Amino acid sequence: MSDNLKYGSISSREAMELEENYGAHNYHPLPVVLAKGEGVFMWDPEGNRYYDFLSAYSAVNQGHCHPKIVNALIDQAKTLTLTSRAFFNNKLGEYEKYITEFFGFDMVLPMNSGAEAVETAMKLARKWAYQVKGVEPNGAIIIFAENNFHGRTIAIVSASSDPDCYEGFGPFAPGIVRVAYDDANALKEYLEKHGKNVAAFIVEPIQGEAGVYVPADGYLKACFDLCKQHNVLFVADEIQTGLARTGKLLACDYENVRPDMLILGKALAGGVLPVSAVLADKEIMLQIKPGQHGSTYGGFPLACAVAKASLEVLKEENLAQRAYELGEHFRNELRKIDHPMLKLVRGKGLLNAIVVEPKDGYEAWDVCLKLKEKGILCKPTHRHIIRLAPPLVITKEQLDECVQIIKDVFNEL
Ligand code: IF1
Repeated sequence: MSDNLKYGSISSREAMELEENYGAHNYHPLPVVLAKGEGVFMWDPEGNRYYDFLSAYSAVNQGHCHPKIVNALIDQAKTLTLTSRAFFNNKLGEYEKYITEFFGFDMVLPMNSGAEAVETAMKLARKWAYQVKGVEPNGAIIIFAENNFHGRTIAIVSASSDPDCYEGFGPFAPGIVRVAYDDANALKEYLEKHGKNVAAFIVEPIQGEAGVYVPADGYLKACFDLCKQHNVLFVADEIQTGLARTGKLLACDYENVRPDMLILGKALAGGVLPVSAVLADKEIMLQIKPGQHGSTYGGFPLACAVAKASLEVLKEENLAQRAYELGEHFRNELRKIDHPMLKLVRGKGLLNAIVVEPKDGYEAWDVCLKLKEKGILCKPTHRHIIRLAPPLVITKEQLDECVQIIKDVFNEL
């Protein structure tokens, strides 16, 4: 044991060795160990402070250990945590009323992880296709976009075009097809041929894993309209883009699209618990009957208390507007950096990415290592994209300090 530790009882080196030896190797983390978080900051065991520019992939939009959310967790944890859905509990209905009114849908189906919520939406879409649209048994098709990321289950990776996600995990679920992203015409062509068997089109309003790929203005609306024409459900996976991250409560709000099903996760619990949800109106939601879907923890009292507090924080702290304004400022500043490796800055609100041109053996990963040395944590996606997504509670002064650090890193490359 090291004696110059500020947080916790094991050093960074020890923590990394333990994970290496005892944990599955399904990740390749940046070499930093985190022991404490507060607002926009995280600290390693030795006490070094970092700006968090990943926000746990947008799960901590409200900032680390937000006092209101943590207090909701503690209060509820002392009172009642889990009942299962075999009984009613006095937190679920209150939360369900709150979240449905918050987003303007009739009903919610609560789950835990994002992947579970996507699976839930797929199951609801299939039930709706058979029971309402009249698709023949086992004939329902769900359309996804190329380069999507919706999670890790077998059904979801059956929709993936990324070999890392699907290779070696077959056989895959049938009834799934893909069309090009950011190309409403591709969707149109497919629907014109096969629309009568299609249950749903499931899409990310901005593709996160693909490298914060922002589609052209009007794409979501065009897809929504095509879905309406063909009696197909338009389903938005806003697990990453939702909850104020992109400068609106939902990224779909930019195009005034109200999806038939809305999938939420991540920041729905402010980084405190895995809480996810599918929202829809009765005509869809009531197609699933008692016993046909669920989860032990889905809608558990602790989740309900935490999720309600997390949504309240978004409103009380005006986080969507903050993200909008800070995002405009951030991209403007980043675009002033004149460096041959910096090819492109893109994003919406505080979901942003720098596309780099690998040079002299330097890739996005090396830029992230240098940023880490200077106190900013972020993670590359692919070899050439750096995602920049701080908690939405970051101040303009803090953001400007980070812009300067990013400038310095590029200048020193
Ligand atoms: C990991 C990516 C981000 C998501 C959307 C569903 C899910 C996710 C739009 C599933 C999850 C993750 C999970 C995280 C890495 C991360 C990620 F790079 F892999 F693609 F954010 F961009 N829909 N995204 O982004 O939610 O089941 O994980 O709760 O470590 O795999 P989940």
